[in-house]
Amino acid sequence: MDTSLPADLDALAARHGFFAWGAADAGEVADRGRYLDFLARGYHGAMAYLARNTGLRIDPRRLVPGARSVLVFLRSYAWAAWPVPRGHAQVAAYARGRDYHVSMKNDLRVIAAHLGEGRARAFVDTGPVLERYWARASGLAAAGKNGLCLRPDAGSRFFIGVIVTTLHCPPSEAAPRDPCAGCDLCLRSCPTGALVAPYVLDATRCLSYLTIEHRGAIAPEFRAAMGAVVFGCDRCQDVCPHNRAPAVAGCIDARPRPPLAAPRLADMLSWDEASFNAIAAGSAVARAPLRCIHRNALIAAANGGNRTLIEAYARRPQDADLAALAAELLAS
Ligand code: B12
Ligand code: SF4
Ligand code: SF4
Repeated sequence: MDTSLPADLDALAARHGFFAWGAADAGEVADRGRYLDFLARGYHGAMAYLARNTGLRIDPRRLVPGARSVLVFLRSYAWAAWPVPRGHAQVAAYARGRDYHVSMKNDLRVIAAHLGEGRARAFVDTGPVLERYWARASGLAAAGKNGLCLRPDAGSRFFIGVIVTTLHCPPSEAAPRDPCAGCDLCLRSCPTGALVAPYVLDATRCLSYLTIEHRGAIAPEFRAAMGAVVFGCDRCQDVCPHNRAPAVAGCIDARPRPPLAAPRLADMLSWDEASFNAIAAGSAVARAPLRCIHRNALIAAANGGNRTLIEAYARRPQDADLAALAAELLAS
């Protein structure tokens, strides 16, 4: 049986919107201690799925029996900054285009199909795979102190997709050298102190977690730090010198799409389930429930001094927690 990779993988990857790909031998995650320590400290908060399937996460051979290689594919979302006028909401750059979970997964499945029936499985974000580890192990990127994978040519605004295969591919060369030498801008710029040490994120303090994954109230200590943020956070990437002028352009799939690229807070607060589902269809923004979008938009309205919006929202019948938040924001 031929167990080599098809020769046209470079062309196939480029044709499907990936600017780079690489390979690592399938095996135990060498720095699994960082992941286990993250869990032991409770930095994952309510993301219970991160603590499930730890065995699969630290060895992809348990995920795909007979796996020999992990192939890693990178897709850039480095589009120009999108203006956020007063009264509008800040949506993180990764979520301004089409939902990468869907579009990348589809493209990776096409590539996996080229590797042969039953020989490869594709993962993007949601599988039990430590994707950043594999991006580094495959020589494609280095770790930045903000926790993100970085490359000198592309900065950090790229997604990572993985194919675990029973075929063998010679491992790629070593990752780029330390891209952070002498710099700590991201650590100093994080508005909530979530980067508790270089490379270490306490997700429970991170605005990305608080605005997207966290379902309860957002503690008052984090509210001012949100500014106009309603979905995700880019601060520790915006300040990174490697993101100033990346040579790699954003993939067409990630092109910002109005109105979700920077929606009006007034519109967001008027969305009901049906309008939200229609507007967020095909976007990563759909990951957050509408009540979290409203919670975040109320805080952003308060940060922008827009009491009228909060008052109008408070007059409408709704969820008791959101009514309490609106009252609290109006009283402060
Ligand atoms: C859970 C999760 C989150 C959580 C927790 C993030 C975290 N740092 O763990 C929250 C909701 C906060 C989040 C936020 C974001 N996320 Co996220 N997230 C994930 C997810 C699903 C799992 C991450 C995980 O397992 N964390 C546990 C920690 C311990 O693992 P890790 O950070 O991957 O680190 C491993 C290695 O890299 C290594 N390591 C880490 N640092 C260092 C340093 C050195 C020196 C060494 C040797 C090793 C090392 O140790 C770990 C174990 O091997 C991944 C997808 C996936 N399946 O991997 C996406 C992923 C990491 N997220 C991504 C993105 C884009 C984001 C945001 C930018 C979105 C946004 N704008 O709001 C922010 C960035 C916040 C930040 N500063 O990290 C991308 C990152 C792409 C990249 N270029 O790095 C991923 C890979 C999704 C994807 N498929 O593209 N995310
Ligand atoms: S995404 Fe925002 S809150 Fe999270 S670590 Fe980066 S700057 Fe801090
Ligand atoms: S801001 Fe500086 S320290 Fe942080 S990831 Fe970028 S280069 Fe590294």
